[in-house]
Parts: sequence; structure tokens; C-alpha cells
Amino acid sequence: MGCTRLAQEVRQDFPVLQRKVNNHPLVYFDNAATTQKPRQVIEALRHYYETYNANVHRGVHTLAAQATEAYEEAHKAVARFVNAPSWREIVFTRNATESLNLVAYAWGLRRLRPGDRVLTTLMEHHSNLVPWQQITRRVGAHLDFADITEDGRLDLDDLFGKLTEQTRVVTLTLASNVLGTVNPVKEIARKAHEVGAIVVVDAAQAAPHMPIDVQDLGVDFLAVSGHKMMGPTGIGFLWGREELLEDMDPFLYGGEMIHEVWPDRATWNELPWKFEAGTPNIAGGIGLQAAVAYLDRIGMDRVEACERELTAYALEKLLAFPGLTLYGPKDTRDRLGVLSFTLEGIHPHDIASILDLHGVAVRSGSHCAQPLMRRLGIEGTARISLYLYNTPEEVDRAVEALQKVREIFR
Ligand code: C6P
Repeated sequence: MGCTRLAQEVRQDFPVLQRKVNNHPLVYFDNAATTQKPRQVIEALRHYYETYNANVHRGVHTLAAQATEAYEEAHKAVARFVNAPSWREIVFTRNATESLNLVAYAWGLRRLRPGDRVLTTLMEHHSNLVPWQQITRRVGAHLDFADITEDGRLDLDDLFGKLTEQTRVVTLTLASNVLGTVNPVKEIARKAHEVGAIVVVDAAQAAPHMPIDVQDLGVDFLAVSGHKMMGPTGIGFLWGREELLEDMDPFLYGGEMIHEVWPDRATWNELPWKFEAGTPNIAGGIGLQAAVAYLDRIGMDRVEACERELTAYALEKLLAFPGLTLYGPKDTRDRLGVLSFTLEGIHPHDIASILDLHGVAVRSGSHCAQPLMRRLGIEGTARISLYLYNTPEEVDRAVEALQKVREIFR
């Protein structure tokens, strides 16, 4: 299997994958929550702190100049990673959550009017739902929801039926953190633009696993978390179309984001600094650049192809498992290796706890997607989520552990 070869190539780069959990070699299948970090990322952080730690955009001394250059280079690397037309369109944030809040507050609060409509989906993570609940409530706009189909895909008829002349924002996830579904964002963006809506994309789950080209997608904003793509925690980014970002007021106010300040007023810095108030997460940005370089070296096409192969293998095993219900597409068409399931009569937390006893780390619960759980009529699922360092043997280990779960609860 090609995925085995890639995993073999990269595994030694991830120190944590060498450890044992409960006397078993760790099988890390919680990659949708956060991924493990390669030595290259850890080393980039260490190198920064040990040799050129300084604040950015403030000092003229050598260390400050080096830190500033590295931090700006990180924006440029991220811009290339998503094929942004300009690196000034990349705003570093803490995570996808903050990126989505930035759009909701800095664009939505000012632009939405009473009676306007924001269209989203029932498969959103709370991060792309709750900010819009708040903003639509504050301005008197409506929040509409596109449903999902029985096989866990987006119901496009429903979505397009709810897209009206009043729709000002279409905001949706590129890939679901529960169902694994990859949504046809390019087609949706085209239709949304026809009615004059902007398109906001939550790419927290998609960006680590597939090539992202914001120009090809034809969207307006795209939110990503660094920690789900091998970067450090506390760093993420928002890509936005330059003319929209230029036209927006800042999200947070203070140092760094200003151009000139008088006692009674201020003017704003140029992009992207206008949206990066205060001392930024410099180390995080540098670590994120190392993560992007790592993924670039492998190639996102290869990452996607290898993960699809492993996902097919895992799907086959899980679908054949007695009493298991899988949520989301049952084949690898337009889906990622996020595999949510329940086992008849067994609580998802019990599944996860017993898997952990066998060294297998999976997530259980509602995955910050409670409206989706309600729609599916369940309280939660267990979730296996794969990444490029995982192997078919690890899938076998998880399935063997699932058999133990069944034996315990029989
Ligand atoms: N999902 C999961 O286990 P943050 O927390 O800001 O880095 O990412 C938020 C987020 C936004 N959108 C999607 C689709 C996501 O999956 C997540 C994070 C994790 O599924 C943690 S809840």
C-alpha cells in the first residue's frame, strides 16, 4: 500500500509515536482533534527561542529584525500553501475559531442588516455556528440551515433552495469533523456569488489533508487551525480577499494594528497587521511555517491520495464490524479519513476508554457539533481520525480492540 510507504517514511519524524500507552505501542487516531508534531516543527520552535527570540515590528536590533523577517516569511509560506494571490491576505490568529469570529464580527456585525439571511449547514462545528448565532441575533438577521442527506452528505437541493436574494453570507465547512464529508464548496461559491452573498469556509479539517487553492475555490474567507496540520497550538490563520479585508474595520484594537494614534482617534496599519493586534504568536507562526514546509515536501496531492487509501481500508473493516453504525459517506468519494461510529448498546465514551486501554487514542462525544448529533438522533459517536503517519496495521489494532469492547459488553 502507498500509504504504508509514506507512513514508514515519516513516522520516525514524530517522537510521540514511539511511546507506549497502557503498555501498548500508541495508535494515535485522534488527528481531527489535533495532530502530532514532527521534529522539524519542534526544532523550529527551539531554534527561534534559543537563537533569535525577539518581538516583531518594534525593534531595530538584529534579533528583532530576524524575528520580524521570519514571522513575515511564515505568512508568505502560508499564502503559497493555499495559493493566496497576496501574502497580505493571510492574517494569523489563534485558531480557526478566532478566524471565524473575526469574519463574523468584523464583516458580519457591520455589514448585515435586519432581514438579511446567513445560510449555513447542519454539519457545522460550533465554531462556525455560534458566532453567526450571536451576530444574526444582534443585527436582526436570520440564520438558515441546509440539511444533510441520509448518507451524510450536504443536501444540495435544500441548500440551493434556501439561497435567496436576501442571503448575504454562505458559511460552511469544507470537511465535516464528524462525517468526514467534503463539501462541493466551489460549486456552492459560484451560486452564492450569483445572489451577491459572500462565502466563508471553515477549512479546519480540510487544510491538513487535501490541497487548498483559495483562488480555484472562488471563496471569500477561509479559516484554518495550525495545530490540526502538524503546527503548534495557538496559531491559525484567516485568508480573506484583499478588497474585503481592506474594507473591514479591525476586530481587536491596541498595539501593532495601528498606523497613527491621537488622544481621540487612530488609523489602521496595513494588511495583515491591521488584524493582528498586540504581540502575536511569533513562535507559533514560525512553527506553522515549518509544518507547511513539511507538508509541502511530501506534497498535498500525495497526502490526500495516501489517506484515501487508508480510509478505504478502515471503511471496509468498520463496515464489516458487527453492530457498528458508521455516520457519513460509506465510500471514499468526497470524504476524508474521519470515521464516526456507534456500537449497538455501548456508550461512545466506554468505547474510547477501552480502546485507550489497548493504546488506541480516539475521540468520543458530540465533537462540538451538537446540532448535527440532534439531526442524527444520537448523543455522540466514537471517532477514528487518520493522518499520514497512520498505517493499515494500526487500523487492524483498533478493530481488534473494538472486538474486545464487544466481548466486555456482551
Ligand atoms: N475540531 C475536533 O476534535 P479550533 O478549536 O479553533 O482549533 O478548531 C475549531 C474547529 C473548527 N471547525 C472544524 C470543522 C473543526 O473540526 C474544529 C475543531 C476538533 O473535531 C476539536 S473540537
